[in-house]
Amino acid sequence: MAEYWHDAGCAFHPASAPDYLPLEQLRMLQLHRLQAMVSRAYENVPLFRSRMEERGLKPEHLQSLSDIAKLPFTVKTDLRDTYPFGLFASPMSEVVRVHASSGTTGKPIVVAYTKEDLDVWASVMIRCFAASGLDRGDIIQNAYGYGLFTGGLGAHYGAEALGATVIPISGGNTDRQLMIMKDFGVTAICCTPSYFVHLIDRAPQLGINLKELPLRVGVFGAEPWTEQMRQRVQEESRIEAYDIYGLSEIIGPGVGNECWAHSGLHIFEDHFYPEVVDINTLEPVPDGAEGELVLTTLSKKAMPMIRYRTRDITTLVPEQCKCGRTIRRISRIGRRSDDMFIIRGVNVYPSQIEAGILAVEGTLPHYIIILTGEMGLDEVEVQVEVTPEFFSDKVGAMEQLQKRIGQAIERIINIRVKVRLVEPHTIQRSEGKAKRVIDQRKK
Ligand code: DLL
Repeated sequence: MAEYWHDAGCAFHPASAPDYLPLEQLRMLQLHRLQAMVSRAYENVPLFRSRMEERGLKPEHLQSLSDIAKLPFTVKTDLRDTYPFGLFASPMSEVVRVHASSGTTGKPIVVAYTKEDLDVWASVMIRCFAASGLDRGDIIQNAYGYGLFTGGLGAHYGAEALGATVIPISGGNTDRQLMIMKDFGVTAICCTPSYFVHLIDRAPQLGINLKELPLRVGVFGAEPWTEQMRQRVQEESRIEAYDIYGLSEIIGPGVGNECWAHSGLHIFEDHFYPEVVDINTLEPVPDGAEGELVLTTLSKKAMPMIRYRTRDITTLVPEQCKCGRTIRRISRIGRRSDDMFIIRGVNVYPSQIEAGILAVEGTLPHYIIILTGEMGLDEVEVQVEVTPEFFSDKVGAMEQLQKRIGQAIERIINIRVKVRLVEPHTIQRSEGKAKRVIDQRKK
């Protein structure tokens, strides 16, 4: 058998075989791995042991996959409270890598990997790239940040293991990114969607037309982005944009990825067991209903995670995907439960504002949301960049555009916001995750 074959235009790599396991076999594998992982966590991590003991639970009580609901949740503060190494289940002699989240305040959270964990990580990243239609022969520009952030090294080793050529350029230095993209004949780029928008903007200033380059795929993640953003990015660059999901606490990038069907992200559930729970009751919701994604690692050695509350809001997609993969999908993560801000009593998410802005012709995907006033009397100002053609001296035309954006946002969130049009390139660009909200309200 040839080592590689192509199915519906999508690269298949032998590492992708678990994507297609018969369901019965997949469930058996998950249960087997869950039991082994929970025993390990119970034996080696005092926090997990004491949480289970409080509930009178022993690893042998896990007899079926549905018993997972008996296990206690883990939350981000558990990682902070046990900083730096308190949740490690392997001795340091077996830990070969640590990563850490930058964190906006205080101590970062630290995560660990054994050699085996790194192999699993590379294998799920191969599956992400293969699902994104990439293969050996592709030249992948990896513009996720290298360092403590999981994005750079996670994507790097996956791309190498796939057999592709990696350009380990990391984030930033936009002009050099574009020069290399052109000169090296790059076929795929990995970065945050907001950074790719920045590259799209800058390219013409350097005389580069992205549509004329061999670049054909973007693997974008690490921050929420909307379907409207995908359409814009694809139109402007003529690439196919794939959504990749992951988080440090679970492994980094590579927890899930879209396939060519672009209808949700397949979760590599032979390694990461997904549940979706109601954000208030924390009870599992039926498939198709929205809630918080909870993930359990099934094979992680150095730092197993039991029922980790991700804060990411999604649904488990009930139907099987037309790509033939049997592993389940989650819907695109448009928001986090802690992203939300409340304006005059209404819950609003930045992605709703983004969807409104990009529904209007003439806008650019650069925006910032500024909250002012006092709680209860909140004011929202949405600053949006508009294309040079639309940014005209004609006051009437600008007012019209402003009004259309305001209405598009109001249709989505049901409240009126102030819209201010700003010239192209005035809103600060990010090289990694974009910061969309500035909260200047008096607390
Ligand atoms: O952002 C890992 C990663 C790197 C994923 C590169 C994809 C690509 P953290 O810094 O720990 O890890 O942030 C994880 O980012 O809980 C989500 O809220 C958000 N996030 C990640 N991917 C997506 C996505 C990396 N595709 C947090 N869509 C997660 C929406 C995403 N949000």
